[in-house]
Amino acid sequence: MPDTYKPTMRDKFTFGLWTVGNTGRDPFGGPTRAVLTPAEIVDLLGEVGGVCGVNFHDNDLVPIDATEAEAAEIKRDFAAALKRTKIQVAMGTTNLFGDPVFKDGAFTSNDAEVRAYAIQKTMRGLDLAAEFGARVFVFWGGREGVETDAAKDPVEAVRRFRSAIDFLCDYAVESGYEFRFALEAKPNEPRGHMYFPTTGHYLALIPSLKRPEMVGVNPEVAHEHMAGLNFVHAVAAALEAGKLFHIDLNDQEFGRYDQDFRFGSANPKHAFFLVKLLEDHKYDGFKHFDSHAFRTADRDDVIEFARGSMRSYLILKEKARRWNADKEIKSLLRKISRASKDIDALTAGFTASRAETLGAMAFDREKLGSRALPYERLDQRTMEILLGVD
Ligand code: GCO
Ligand code: MN
Ligand code: MN
Repeated sequence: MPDTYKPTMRDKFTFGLWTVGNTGRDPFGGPTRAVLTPAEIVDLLGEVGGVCGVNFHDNDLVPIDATEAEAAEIKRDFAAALKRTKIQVAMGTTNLFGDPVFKDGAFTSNDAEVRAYAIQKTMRGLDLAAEFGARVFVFWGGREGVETDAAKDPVEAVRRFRSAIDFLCDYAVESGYEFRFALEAKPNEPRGHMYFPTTGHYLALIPSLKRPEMVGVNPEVAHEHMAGLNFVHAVAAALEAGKLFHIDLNDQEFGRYDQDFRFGSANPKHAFFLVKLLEDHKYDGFKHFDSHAFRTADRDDVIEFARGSMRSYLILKEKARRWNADKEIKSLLRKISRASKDIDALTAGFTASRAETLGAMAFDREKLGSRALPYERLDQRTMEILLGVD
């Protein structure tokens, strides 16, 4: 029997160089794993099996202070590893947070020279990502924020950010690149408060950009959960707006520091509804596992972490298929929704005559309010399917 949970290229699963390459360093302790070169990370992903793509920040591939000769050698080795593993570069991004020059932000810095440098660095990041055939470019404003609002006018910060994105959209188009830009929100960490803290903030910004069609979002499970929000709803808003250009899958306990746990490992029920949403609505972009293995993991366990991320997604995808096909679920779903083409037609678009008809309608409020909604049973059946009780 074929293994239903074995990933293939069609699943479009990707990992970042910084995720499987994570050395286990945290604010309280040094690395627990060896530093791997970009080529070694790609080879590790090849060993994992079923990985479609790899993603990088400019400086994950080429260190910020590399000479031209060093850069050429790293790129050559990386390209050779991509070839041997048949892994493609899916997404590129810029590190606008690691170097001290960005200690007070990049596009939103108070220093015009830092803002210009950030844009120049991103132009080069776009060149590098295009060189390797990436199709998505992510913007995560790691340092775009403050510890104290005395530091910056937050309205000015929004304007500076918009102007940088507008400039870079034009740069990409003028350079003949076919990128889609995906904006990634996060409420805090590393800054005390970050601008554009939720996916919804970016969805509100996008229509005000010069090239709104080029720009979408890259929501991340952990980031929305850090803000105490329902991630599935954030993704639904993006999908509905046609703006889900990329997604960062990981997991996170609510109310904790940024944990970057393996997808589905902390909140499997949320993960289930997320996978169901993506599959039901036929999201066909890359699914990027932006997470890292426990600090205790060695190389073999990092491989298990990567395999487990994809396997959990595919298990939940199969659960979603069962949920959709389940007789009892179907019958419960029929019970809970009452459709009426006539009534829907009445409220589908305003006309004076529809408003008049609606105004004259008599509703039996008590009867409507007393309808049975067996959501307890529906939720329990969902849990049974999830827990493997048939
Ligand atoms: C984080 C972010 C990053 C970004 C990455 C891509 O919490 O550190 O999720 O991992 O996704 O920088 O731009
Ligand atoms: Mn994150
Ligand atoms: Mn991320």
